[in-house]
Amino acid sequence: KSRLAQQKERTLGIIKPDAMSKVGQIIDAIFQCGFKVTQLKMCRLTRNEAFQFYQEHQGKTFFECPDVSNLINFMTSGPVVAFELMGVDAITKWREVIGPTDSAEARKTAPMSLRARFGKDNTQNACHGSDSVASAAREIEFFFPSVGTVRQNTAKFTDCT
Ligand code: RTP
Ligand code: MG
Repeated sequence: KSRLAQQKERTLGIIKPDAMSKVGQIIDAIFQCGFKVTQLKMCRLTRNEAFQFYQEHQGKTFFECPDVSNLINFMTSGPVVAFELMGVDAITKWREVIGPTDSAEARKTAPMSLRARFGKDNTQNACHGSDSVASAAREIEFFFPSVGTVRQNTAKFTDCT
């Protein structure tokens, strides 16, 4: 084992409502990329929950625009699968695996990415990934609150080495 122990990181990923029929292929890609899945659940967000989850985007046009690119309408349109991934440099690596925000751009610049393969456009883009250590901490706590995990009967790894 290397003396320079590489720092493991956690990140929060979501399979968005538009890609729920591709859950099998996406989970398969997650394991092939070497991530460990340390928590996972399927759920359907309420409007309040989606609003809270994406609070950093309040005020942006796509957040509450009246057309089909409305982020809240999209994220509450059906169930999602949310998961915590663990691995070396997991935040950056997972965002590389999912690709650029716009699925059409992803098909040009990152054709193997999940958004290129399974996304539709700039809004319906198949997957989410936390963008920083602080976002990852907030988003993991959002989907997998550390209080009450016994009553929720969730299986939780504390160490995945
Ligand atoms: P995410 O947060 O979902 O991982 O995606 P991201 O960082 O690549 O993109 P972000 O700027 O954080 O935007 C969050 C989500 O909002 C939707 N969006 N729609 N119509 C638009 O112009 C637009 N821009 C963003 C997408 O679903 C995006 O993933
Ligand atoms: Mg983002």
